[in-house]
Amino acid sequence: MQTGLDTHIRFDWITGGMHGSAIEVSCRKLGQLQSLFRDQARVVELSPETLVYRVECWYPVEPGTLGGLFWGVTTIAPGKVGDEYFMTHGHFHEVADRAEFYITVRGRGALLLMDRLGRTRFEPMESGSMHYIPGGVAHRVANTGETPLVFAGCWPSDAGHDYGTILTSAFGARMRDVNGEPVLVPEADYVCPCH
Ligand code: PAN
Ligand code: ZN
Repeated sequence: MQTGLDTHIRFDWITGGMHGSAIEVSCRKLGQLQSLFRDQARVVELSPETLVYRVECWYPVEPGTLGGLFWGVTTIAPGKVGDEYFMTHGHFHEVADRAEFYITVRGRGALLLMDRLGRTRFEPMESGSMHYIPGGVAHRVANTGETPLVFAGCWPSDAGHDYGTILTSAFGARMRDVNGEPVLVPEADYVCPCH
């Protein structure tokens, strides 16, 4: 990752757009997220090139800097794999006690929060909702609406991302469409990451 080390950018609170030379953009396509979805048969019906989400990040300090902050804006496309809403990969922070703020700019969604025992709950996301994600809690966002879901996040620059635990143990519940409504459905055969 390159760092622009710019201490000044522009952020549009209506659209979530970020403007400045130091912004880095990354995209996650369905092909890269395939194993995270419950219904693997339905994943292959969709193109692996389908854009699921895009993240624009501002890194004003080098990654790993103690005491610094990062800012990122994520846009999740509307869509589903079977009955499961498009969602971010989800992660714990590598440095376990590092917290984070999420702020919803537009759209509707659900912030899934899971502790180390796999206990999973969610907070509804809509324009203006702010969420404090404590350290030691895995976080993932699902777009439960019909328009793009845009949210900003602010996290410590030494937090790091642990994606591996989610790949091996998943979340204890999934955000699924049940009769047209988003419902957090517990995973029947869930094995806690602590085992
Ligand atoms: C966010 C996330 C972003 C994408 O900036 O990194 O929403 O989600 P994944 O990292 O799970 O793919 C954040 O939580 N940073 O710590
Ligand atoms: Zn995070």
